[in-house]
Amino acid sequence: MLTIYSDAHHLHHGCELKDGVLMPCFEQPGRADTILARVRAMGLGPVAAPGEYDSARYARVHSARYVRFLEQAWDEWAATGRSHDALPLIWPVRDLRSDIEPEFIDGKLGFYAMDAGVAITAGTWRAVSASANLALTGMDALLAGESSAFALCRPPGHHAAAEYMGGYCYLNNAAIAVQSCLDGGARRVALLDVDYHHGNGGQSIFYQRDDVMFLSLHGDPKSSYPYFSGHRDEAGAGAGLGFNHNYPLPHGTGWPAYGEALRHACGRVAAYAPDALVVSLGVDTFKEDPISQFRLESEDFLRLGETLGGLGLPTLFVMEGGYMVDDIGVNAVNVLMGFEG
Ligand code: Q9C
Ligand code: ZN
Repeated sequence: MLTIYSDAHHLHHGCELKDGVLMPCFEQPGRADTILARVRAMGLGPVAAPGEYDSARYARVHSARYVRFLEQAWDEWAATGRSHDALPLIWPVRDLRSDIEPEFIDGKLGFYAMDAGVAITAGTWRAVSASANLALTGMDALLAGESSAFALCRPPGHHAAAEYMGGYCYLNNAAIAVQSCLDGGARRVALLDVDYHHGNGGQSIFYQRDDVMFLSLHGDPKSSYPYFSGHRDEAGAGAGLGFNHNYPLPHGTGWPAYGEALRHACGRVAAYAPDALVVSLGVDTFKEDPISQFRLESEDFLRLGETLGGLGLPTLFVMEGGYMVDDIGVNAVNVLMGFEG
């Protein structure tokens, strides 16, 4: 399988609040380095660099003003004389005004964010745009006839919606690839999210559409981040009604229940008969993940890949979460090797 990778992710390594203390993010450069090393060690296939794309490609699923905000946020922050990470700290919840974009960077950060887990640093935009370009390059390979590809994205993207960042995510790499597939001539695309956390960004972006089926298996939002999205009754709206499927699962879920939900989701994908499948590949479902609550073993990721491979669809894997850095390479590459059979 072809892997698309760029070193540009090293430019992004931010801080987050953990238990009230500012710490380096769990989402750190060693994650992608470890996966790349495993891709090479297992001889998964060639590793290619991403192409260059105009930011208008991101604006097919994000608003133009949000993309501009991401591009300029660090400069606006630094212009105020601050040099440590920019973090959002205020949000326009419920009856507060969200119809007027603030002019000052501190207000903009909250306006365009769902949480504080999205540090903006000097290199963040370069890493974020390179990450989206990996997904676009992987999709271009599929459009050119490859049967599968792996976009080794970092930062991840599945919590980012049309106009907000959150949960370590800035641009929604998978959604950008899905839209690129449709723009390239596909009629229908399925987006299946197997990260531990609900893929609220992809759900939000495609909620009213029937040309994308969105499916997500994740920790039940009653007790897992992102808490405010991912319930079973979120089925889509308008033309999209019936094309959004959530599988919230309890803490402690292991392969038996996970595999059953996955096979059910794959049945829905098969019935939809899409031209391509995009997989938001998080391996934070691993039993030793430091911030998640499922119990998958490393060998279970082979079965996960095998189940996806059974669909026989052109498939783009887009890397999302997974925070047990020691095992992330084995777990992610197990999915890809299981897929290839
Ligand atoms: N301080 C992904 O797996 N944890 N994101 C709280 C706020 C958020 C996980 C962060 C976990 C987000 C892509
Ligand atoms: Zn996750």
